[in-house]
Amino acid sequence: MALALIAPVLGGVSAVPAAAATSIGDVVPVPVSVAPAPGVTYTLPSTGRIHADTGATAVADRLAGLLRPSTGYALPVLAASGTPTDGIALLLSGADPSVGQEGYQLDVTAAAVTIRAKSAAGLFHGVQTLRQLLPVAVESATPQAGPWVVPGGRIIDYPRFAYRGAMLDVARHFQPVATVKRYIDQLALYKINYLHLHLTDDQGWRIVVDSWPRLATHGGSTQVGGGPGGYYTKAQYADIVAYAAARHIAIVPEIDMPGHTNAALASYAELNCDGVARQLYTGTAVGFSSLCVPKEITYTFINDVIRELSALSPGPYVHLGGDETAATSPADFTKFIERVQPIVTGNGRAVIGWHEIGSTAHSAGRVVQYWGTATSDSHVTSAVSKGAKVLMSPANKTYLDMKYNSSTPIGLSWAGYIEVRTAYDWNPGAHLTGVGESSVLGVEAPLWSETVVTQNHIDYLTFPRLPAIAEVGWSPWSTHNWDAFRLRLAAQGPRWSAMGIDYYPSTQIPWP
Ligand code: TNX
Repeated sequence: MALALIAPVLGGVSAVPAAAATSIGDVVPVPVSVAPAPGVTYTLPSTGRIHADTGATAVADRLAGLLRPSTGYALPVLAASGTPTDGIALLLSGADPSVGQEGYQLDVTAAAVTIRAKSAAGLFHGVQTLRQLLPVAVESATPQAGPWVVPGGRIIDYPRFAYRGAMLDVARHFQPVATVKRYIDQLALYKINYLHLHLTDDQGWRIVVDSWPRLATHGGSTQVGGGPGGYYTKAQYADIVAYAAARHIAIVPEIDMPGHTNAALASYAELNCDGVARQLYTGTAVGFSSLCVPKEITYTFINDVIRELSALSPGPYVHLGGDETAATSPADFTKFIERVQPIVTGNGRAVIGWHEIGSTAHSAGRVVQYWGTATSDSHVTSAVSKGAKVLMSPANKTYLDMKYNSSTPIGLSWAGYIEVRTAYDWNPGAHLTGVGESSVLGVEAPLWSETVVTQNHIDYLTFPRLPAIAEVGWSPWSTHNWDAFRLRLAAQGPRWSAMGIDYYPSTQIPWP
């Protein structure tokens, strides 16, 4: 029903089947430039082929892997020669120069679908757009009736910000590898390119460190509420990293310190200033734990952890936390951060930290992640003045663990209720006084897990807000328009249902 509504707004063609996208611009995030070809559609035939340039075959195989189960078609992947005139082509040349390293050009004619980009990442993002333009039944794992129709026209598209992220807190409640992979698949559909894993906190340490084995075996043995917790072996973590990389998503591992460290302090007595191991913790308080800043063994420990973690994490960043350090004196905090930052850069990674680290010395390539609820912040402006970039996660806009309203059964509310419109209606390039567009690296939507236990909980808090934040991070501000967004978002609902996503049916959105 909502699709019929969209047609006049976006200039779509009423002749396309009801289950298909109405117009080539009917996707989330909205593309930079859209030129519909009224009356033109492409229909994937059962004999359809996928033509791929060298360097594009991995993306082509993934596209074929998506399309084969639902269409039941063979869809062979072939080496492209020249400009193919049938089927779907993925080409690494000929894109409009404006697409840059991550963008793409999509052309849909009656004869062929052609995606051109300068990189496999660009082609991958173009494939996500194509995926949203196909009928929702394409997400099915079993053969469905077609026709597999795509609306005609041209898209030229590229991201506003280099970093479009989500964060999963696997420390408060542990999540198995399969759940993290499922999250990665959901993020990829909205052109998210970083997944920040909050791997350690007071309640749990979730990654094996060979030189300090009790971190995982003892520190990972429980969680909020006292359940069994869990941790990733190195092989499992590497599997997550590879799965994400295949979807053009980099993992950002976080070891939160010097606070939020009770699980480590419980695992090794020598990390405590008094030499006495702490008890494991299963509550939800914050700000009570600290690594021992004056002790040398603290830095031996951090060296070992960051070295082993960096060896598993090919992405550009390591997140060192730095938030809510009420149990560390301000002088110790500064000393600590300024000693740990060189450990991260010494392992070839740039530092990301929560914005509290902003007042300490700069570190090459440093990024501060803003999580406050104000419209200006002295730590952030201090960091920016020294050369840092800012990752925008204002808690009252992007925190996926906040309730939608007072009747949301899970979630917190300390940063306020966040309905879809609240998550959508803010401008990362103008949100903080003194922090302009050029200082902003991007946006990230964190999902803290004090109240998040199951996969359904993750789905319910993530959808539909994550796609709203993804659009804020990808699409140019000139396209920002709530009335248009809510219609495009509405059309995603059936797709989430087809994907088995248990989303929150916000009354702000005219779901079909
Ligand atoms: C604040 S935001 C925290 C987390 C909590 C979260 C709950 C931040 C850097 N720290 O420790 O889980 O609030 O919303």
